[in-house]
Amino acid sequence: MPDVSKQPDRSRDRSQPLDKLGPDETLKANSDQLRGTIAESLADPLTGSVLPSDNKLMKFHGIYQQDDRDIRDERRHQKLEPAYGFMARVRLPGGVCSPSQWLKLDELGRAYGGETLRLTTRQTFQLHRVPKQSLRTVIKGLREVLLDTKAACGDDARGVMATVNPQLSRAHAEVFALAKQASDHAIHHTGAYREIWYEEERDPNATNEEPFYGRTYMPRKFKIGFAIPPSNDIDVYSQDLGFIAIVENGELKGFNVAIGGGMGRTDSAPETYPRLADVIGFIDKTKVIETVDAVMTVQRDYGDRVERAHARFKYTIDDKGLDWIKAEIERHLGFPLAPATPYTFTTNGDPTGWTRGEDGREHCTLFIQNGRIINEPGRPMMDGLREIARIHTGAFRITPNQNLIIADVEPKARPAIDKLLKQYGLDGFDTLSGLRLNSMACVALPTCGLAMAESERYLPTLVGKIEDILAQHGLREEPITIRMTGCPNGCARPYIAEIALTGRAPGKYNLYLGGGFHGQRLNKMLLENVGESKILATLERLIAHYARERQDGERFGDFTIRAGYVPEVKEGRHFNDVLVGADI
Ligand code: SRM
Ligand code: SF4
Repeated sequence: MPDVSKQPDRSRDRSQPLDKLGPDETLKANSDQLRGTIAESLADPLTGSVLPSDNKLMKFHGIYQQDDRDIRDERRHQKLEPAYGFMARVRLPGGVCSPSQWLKLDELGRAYGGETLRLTTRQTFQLHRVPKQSLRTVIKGLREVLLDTKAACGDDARGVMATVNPQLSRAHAEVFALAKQASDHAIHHTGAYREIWYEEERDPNATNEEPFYGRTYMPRKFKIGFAIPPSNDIDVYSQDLGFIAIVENGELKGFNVAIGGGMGRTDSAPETYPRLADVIGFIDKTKVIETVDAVMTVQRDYGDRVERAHARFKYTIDDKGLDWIKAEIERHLGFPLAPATPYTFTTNGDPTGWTRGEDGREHCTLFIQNGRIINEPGRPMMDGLREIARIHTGAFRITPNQNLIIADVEPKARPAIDKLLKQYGLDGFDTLSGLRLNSMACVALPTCGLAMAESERYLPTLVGKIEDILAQHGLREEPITIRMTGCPNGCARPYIAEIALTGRAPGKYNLYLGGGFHGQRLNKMLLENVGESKILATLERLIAHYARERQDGERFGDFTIRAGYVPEVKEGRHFNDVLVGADI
């Protein structure tokens, strides 16, 4: 067995003495490159759980231990251990998968994932409730169709996002290829995954398994995304490292580079905050991988490894200063970044329905409420998508808004797909309100261990009530972004939405308003810890005012600022301070 203590620890900020590192750093450093005792934990037949240390390490393998919170109390009363199950998140750069991959996921979801699949806000699939003893079967099943869950969670470069823009076929193909390359490049390389999940022998000759990550990986998760204007569907300003494609006459020239985005905050810790990324310059399209390396190196070496709550790249940038960080990135690159090239975003939503690409192929974007794929009475959508996957010869693309594109359809194949969409109730999205089509909720209860309130299971009902208000004021078709999360971590990127609700306690939310329609501005907290009646009463008043006094084409988020409900943020696109007690 290789002596891991001899492997380089390239990831330690020289200013942070080893004995002061946080416990997660020690765990990573002593994990034998993410092996820990995961294999032993999986083999333990006495419990459905794994050791807490293995649970942490399994995140780097894209797998989370959870329990069914709906029955947690009942199980406790019965003196039973919690109903453990595991969430497995697939690594799917740019959200693109083939029909055969879809069919395998469908099969695994039905057999081991509670007969459902979940599309995520970072364009991939999650299976929930997988029993410990079925985890290997699931991971080996994914392998049959060339998928895995590597680095889908953990302190590493997460799933890489890319705009799904179906019209710009050529640029999309090129940007997608770069996103995939960046994902393959930034992924961890330890043999632990193969040994634990595929039960392969350890390579006795393997040394220096992680030349980039060393023994302690990144200080915290690191997120990369590629946007193709005018669509900002990936919310590029929320990424640790965002690439904004500059396309001229259909040809990809290069990318503006944006750094330091992030959503997470903690209600009780004002030193935590969401932050929008800063655009620091332009690179040629041949320099993407070097840029990924340079930016990740700076965060790897200078990110906080003592205080985890302060370890995201956004805090490193604010601590060290943007100019210093930019200079350090350029030093690693060996060349200065060119000045940023102008670009325009117009939306961060998805246009639903059929569109035709430059190459003549057709693409149909389906609205999937909160990404949940499940058979419901009278609407067997999981069955319908399986039938489509059986005849489809193109690709599927998961959008960053948890929707789904049936992509690359030959025009002659379209009628058969249309027929299935109708038959399984997957059509009809053109009758939905502008608010619902632009709504997004995180998973939250019952699987997320951090949820303080409902999200996915509640937002559709709340949207229905807000739709009634909008309809009364003739605004049912108005596209307005609304996002909900069950806690302040921000998994549905709420702090960019025009209306956002983040969970505080069962039935209680913070209400945020004033985000930018295309993801360019953070919102502000208007009300703290309020229930549905207060939320609806507040929105009723604002929507009525908006209907009366909106200017031509004025977005709801912009109006809440012009009308004085939300103060305009002049400098620092970064913070959304508490604004409790606003007079509405
Ligand atoms: Fe997230 C943690 C679900 C996108 C910020 N997120 C979690 C966990 C794993 C809970 C946990 O740590 O125990 C959630 C699992 C719930 C479940 O039952 O599935 C969870 N996050 C999700 C997903 C599934 C939400 C969804 O409904 O789609 C998204 C999966 C994305 C993916 O495919 O990789 C998801 N999470 C995000 C995003 C949005 C994004 O990346 O574009 C964010 C905000 C951006 C950011 O990272 O700043 C996000 N998740 C967090 C955070 C706060 C991080 C922070 O810096 O403070 C946590 C908590 C943590 O890491 O400690 C978290
Ligand atoms: Fe869970 Fe909070 Fe993320 Fe929602 S925002 S999935 S409640 S961690």
